Amino acid sequence: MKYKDGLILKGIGGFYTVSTDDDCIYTCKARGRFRIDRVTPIVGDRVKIQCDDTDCSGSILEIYPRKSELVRPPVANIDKLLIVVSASSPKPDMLLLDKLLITCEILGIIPIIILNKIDEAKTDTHEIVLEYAPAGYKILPVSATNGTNIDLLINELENSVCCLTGQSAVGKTSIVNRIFPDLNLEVGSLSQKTYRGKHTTRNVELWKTYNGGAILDTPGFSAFEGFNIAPHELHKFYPEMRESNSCKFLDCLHINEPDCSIKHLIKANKLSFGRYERYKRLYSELLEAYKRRFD
Ligand SMILES: Nc1nc2c(ncn2[C@@H]2O[C@H](COP(=O)(O)OP(=O)(O)O)[C@@H](O)[C@H]2O)c(=O)[nH]1
Ligand SMILES: [Mg+2]
Ligand SMILES: [Zn+2]
Repeated sequence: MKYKDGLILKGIGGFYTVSTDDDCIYTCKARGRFRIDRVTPIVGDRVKIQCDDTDCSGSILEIYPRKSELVRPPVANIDKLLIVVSASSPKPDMLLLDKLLITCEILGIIPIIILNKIDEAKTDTHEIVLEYAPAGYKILPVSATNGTNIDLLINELENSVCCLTGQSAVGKTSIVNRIFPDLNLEVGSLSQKTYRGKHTTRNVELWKTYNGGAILDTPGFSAFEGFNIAPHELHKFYPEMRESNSCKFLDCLHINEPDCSIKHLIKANKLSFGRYERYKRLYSELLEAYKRRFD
């Protein structure tokens, strides 16, 4: 019996696949204690295991403290969220993108916007760039189909646990297949998905890269529920608004207060008009929920 540290790559029916730091794979069961403590090991957990090399089995003895935790699907310790949008179809859902970026701000996860299908882009400066570059977000144009910039994407994975997310059919699974050519995961056809409105990716599984990183493909955007913040806090999660300190009121929410500096930011192209409109929409949605919170 040996003791090793490792990373949970997947968990099915109480069996966890653990990749140890010396690159061995063990099929582990969780030790009974976890159930008493109401802790369940999840994909992305760093764990200590006791393992047996004769049959590559083991048991999880300890879960190391989590840096972050996502609920649906359950994944721990994500360093970077790779939010995939399409440069052609489907049309980007920017409200979803805003929500995902806010989720990253809350959880301390680094977001990267992956603009896939760049091989089909009609313009050089896609609206995604116009909307999100002013906020300072990193945008990486790629093509899973012809391999453009996939090397840069792989560089991003170095020593980090990354999670792909985004609308259905933007090419998340195709990107994983590009990074790991032997994997051959099932890629859906656009029409088939639009028709069914479903995601073909159902398993949550981390794939280790040769540069010390790991990546997983999530079943889609229902992944990020629990978008639960007070309306007056919302503006704090917009990096480009944090810089606006010349409003008349110190606690300006940038909604319709007098002498609000937001218009100047928009005029100076430091905040996109569309993103601001969506901010106001999210603000009123949150305000409605906030008013009803004791109902
Ligand atoms: N033109 C083009 N099509 C792509 C690209 N990446 C994926 N697709 C296509 O988009 C569709 C959906 O891809 P898939 O990887 O299943 O998307 P997912 O739902 O986000 O995992 C498939 O028909 C892919 O062939 C790309 O870079 N360029
Ligand atoms: Mg997929
Ligand atoms: Zn203001």
